[in-house]
Amino acid sequence: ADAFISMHTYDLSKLPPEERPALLRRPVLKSDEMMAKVKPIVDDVRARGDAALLELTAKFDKAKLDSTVVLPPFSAESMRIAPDVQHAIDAAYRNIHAFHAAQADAAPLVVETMPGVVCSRFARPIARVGLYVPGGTAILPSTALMLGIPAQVAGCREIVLATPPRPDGTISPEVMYVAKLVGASAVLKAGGAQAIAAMAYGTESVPKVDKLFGPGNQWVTAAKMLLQNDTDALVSIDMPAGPSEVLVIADHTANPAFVAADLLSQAEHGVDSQVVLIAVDLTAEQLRAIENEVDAQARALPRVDIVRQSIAKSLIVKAPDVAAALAFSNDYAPEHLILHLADAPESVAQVENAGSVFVGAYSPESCGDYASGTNHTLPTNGYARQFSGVNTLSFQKHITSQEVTAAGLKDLGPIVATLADCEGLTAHANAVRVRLRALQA
Ligand code: HSO
Ligand code: ZN
Repeated sequence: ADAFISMHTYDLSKLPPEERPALLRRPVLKSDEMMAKVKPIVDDVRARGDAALLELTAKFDKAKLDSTVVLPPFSAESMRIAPDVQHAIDAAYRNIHAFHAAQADAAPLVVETMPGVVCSRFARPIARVGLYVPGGTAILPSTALMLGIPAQVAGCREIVLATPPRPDGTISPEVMYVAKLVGASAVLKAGGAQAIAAMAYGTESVPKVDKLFGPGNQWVTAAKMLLQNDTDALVSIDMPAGPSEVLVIADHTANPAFVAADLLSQAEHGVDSQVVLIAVDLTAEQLRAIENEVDAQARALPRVDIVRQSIAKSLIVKAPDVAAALAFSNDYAPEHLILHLADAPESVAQVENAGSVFVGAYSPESCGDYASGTNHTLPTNGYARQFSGVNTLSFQKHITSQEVTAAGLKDLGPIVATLADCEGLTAHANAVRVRLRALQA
C-alpha cells in the first residue's frame, strides 16, 4: 500500500499509431449490466409510486421516512450552516448567476426571408425540471448551485431537487440552503434510479418533470438513459454522464506543484476518475518533479485511498510540442482541459473538443467546480465532441413561428405548390392554391 503513487507514461513521438486509440479510451462502463439492474427499480417505482420509493430509500440509503418530499418554505433548522460557508455559497451564487443570466435567450430572432415572409424563433422555459444532486462519498451543494441557477434564470416553473437522504433522514443543510436560493419548488429525499424514476413518472407526492439533469453514479446514469427512451415517461435528459476527467497540458514554464494539485483535485472524485497529463517537451528532471509532487501531495490527502486507485489508471503522455499536445487533447475530448503553458491564452484558439477550459497557472479547475461562474456539469467520456455542458439554454426550448402576408404568399405560394406536387402531396398544394385563387378573385 506504500508504493509510489504514479501514472503510466507514454511517448507520443514513439507511439505506434495503432496504439493511440487505447490511450484515448476511457475505463469501460458496463452499461448493459447496469440497465438490467436498474429496470426492475424503475418499473417498481412506476407501478407502486411512493410505497416503492419509501422501501427503496430504506433499502439503499438506510433512511426510514414517512414521506420523501419536502416543500418550501424550508425550516431554518434544515438550512442551518456555518457563516463562512454561507458567505462562500452566496458569492458563488452571484458569479454563477451573472454568467448564466447573460446566456438566457431573451430576445426573439426575427428574419424576413422574402418580402412578406417573416420567420422567428423565441425561447420558452422547460416548465418542470428535475435536478439530481449526488450523495455518496461527498456532499455536493456546488452541484445544486450548478443545476439550480440556470433553471431559475431560465424561468422554469417547477424545480424539483433530488438528493439521497442521510441515514437519519435529513438532507445536508448546505444543499437545503442552496435549494432555497435557487427557488426549488420541492426537495425529493431520494437517490439513485428510484429518484430518477419518481421524477420521470411522478408519484402521488413527487411532481412529474419534463427534463432530468445532473451527474450521478452508474445507477442514476442508467436510469436516465432508460427513461429518455420511454415514451410513457416523456422525459429528456441533459447528457450521458460518466466518471469525471481532467486533461492537463504542461510545458517547461509550469509549476510542478500546481500541475500535481490540479491532477489530484480531479483524481479525488472517485476511483474511476481519469486524469491525463500531457508533458510538452519536458526534461526527465522536470517530469520527475511533477511525479514527485503527485506522490507527495497525494499522501497528505484524506482521500488518498481513492486517489491511489484513480491515479493508477491514469496516464502521462509525452508530446514533442504544443500542437501535438492539443491534437491529442482534441482527440480525447476531455471534460476539463487545463493549460499550464507559456502561451496558454493563445492556445485556446486550437481547442476543438473540451467541456471547459482553464487557462494559465492561476486558473485551477476548482474555481470552475465551485464559484467562478462557469458550470461544472460537463460532458465526459469523449462526449465533449458533440455535447455542451449544462447552461441556461439547457433549460429552455425554442419555438419557431412564421407570419406570411398576402403579398408574401403570392411569391412563396407557387414555390410551395410546385414542391408539394413534386412530392405528390396534393392537399399540401391545395392549401396554397385555395388562397392564391381567393387573392386573384
Ligand atoms: N469536478 C466535478 C464537479 C465538482 N467538483 C463538484 C467539486 N465538487 C465535475 O467534474
Ligand atoms: Zn471537482
